[in-house]
Amino acid sequence: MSKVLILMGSDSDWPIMKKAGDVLKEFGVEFNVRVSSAHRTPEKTMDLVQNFKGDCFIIGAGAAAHLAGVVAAHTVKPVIAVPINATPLNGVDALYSTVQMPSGIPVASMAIDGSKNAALFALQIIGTYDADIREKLEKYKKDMVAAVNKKDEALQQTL
Ligand code: RP5
Repeated sequence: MSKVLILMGSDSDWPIMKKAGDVLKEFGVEFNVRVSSAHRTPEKTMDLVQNFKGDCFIIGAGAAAHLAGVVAAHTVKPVIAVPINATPLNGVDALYSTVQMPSGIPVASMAIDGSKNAALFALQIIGTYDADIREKLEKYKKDMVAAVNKKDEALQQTL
């Protein structure tokens, strides 16, 4: 069963949102990817949200990005948002639209184009009940420490 629904306002968001899918694949977590817009296809969006049986949503949207907020309005499952850099405002428009949610309807906003972190956050949610995912996340962090140390050592050799 799909544990995560990656939902995007447009297929133009996919080059960024694909990175979230890649991380979920790496961890062996099933997910679906759909395109539906808060503004262009509001009924379809509501339908997708209400029929999703998994754990959490990852929402990518640019411009006046209301998709994550609209999804959050129709569910009590965690909503993780990725504001997309899609306009001449370089994603600040989407960030502000996403991050300033009114009290009562929380959305966990990542950085602009921060789709990889969105996937890791979703995995942390799944890891609260799935020991296998939790162990994989612990290994992921250890590998990151090793990679940073390796880069530091390599830099020292050049000085
Ligand atoms: C938003 O408008 C989408 O999430 C996308 O980031 C942006 C532009 O969409 P397109 O005009 O490329 O379809 O709703």
